[in-house]
Amino acid sequence: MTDLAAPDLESLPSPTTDLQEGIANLRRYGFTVVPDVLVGDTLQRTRDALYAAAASDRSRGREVEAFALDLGDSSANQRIWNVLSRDPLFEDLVVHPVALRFVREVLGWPALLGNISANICSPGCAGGVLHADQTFLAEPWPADGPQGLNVAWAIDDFTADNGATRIVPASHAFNRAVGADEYGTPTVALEAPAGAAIVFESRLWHQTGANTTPDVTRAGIFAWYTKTYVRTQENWFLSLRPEIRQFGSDEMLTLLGYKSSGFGLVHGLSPE
Ligand SMILES: O=C(O)CCC(=O)C(=O)O
Repeated sequence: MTDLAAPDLESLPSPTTDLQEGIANLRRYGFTVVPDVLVGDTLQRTRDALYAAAASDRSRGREVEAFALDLGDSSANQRIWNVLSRDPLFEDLVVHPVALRFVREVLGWPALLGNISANICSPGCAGGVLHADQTFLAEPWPADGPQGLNVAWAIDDFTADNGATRIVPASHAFNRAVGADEYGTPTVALEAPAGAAIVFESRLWHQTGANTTPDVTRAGIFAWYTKTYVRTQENWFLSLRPEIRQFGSDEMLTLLGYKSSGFGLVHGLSPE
């Protein structure tokens, strides 16, 4: 991926269902929004499944694990880790053709699913720390493009008031992590209707927004894909529900590292 001339930040790209335009947006601005990918019953069932998983974690006292990463999550944020194993509906998100179109274009194929977690930002959530997602990579970062790609599924409407992810547009072009004195860099809210796929690459500076509403919750599911040389953040070999490995499609098994080329071989060959 080549960096282009500085974009006009007065005119950020509108949501588009034209995936070719979306890919151009990603290159220029570091993000794109695809509206209406999940609709109707599918959106409702996905939402119900996510909120059920969140309630289950809370009832079992497991939500404390939300603080495992230093992303500034507060008690009004709930992270739900490894949603993939929680309901087959989330398997559909991982291999959704819209998501994989961007993955193939930006990262190439094969690629890995680094993790898929949800972040529910409830009223009072203070927002997160500004960061880029490839901070595990030592600087200087490679010049030839991002190491990963986030496909964030808006399960509720993302608005400026309820904690929509905030970004520094085109900051992917800096090709470096946020400096210690740059956490206050001005950001814009990535507003998107429920059902949208918000796609942003791993160098883009972003953070969870603050939820200042009295009663509107914002849930998003963040599917994080990486190039194959990066270790997955979730340890799929330990945490995956076994049926997914048994019955997963070739695409799914490739994303989870059960089918492979180059890395993760068994006796020099991809495991079958
Ligand atoms: O919750 C959000 O809006 C952003 C989450 C985030 O920054 C991340 O998962 O890296």
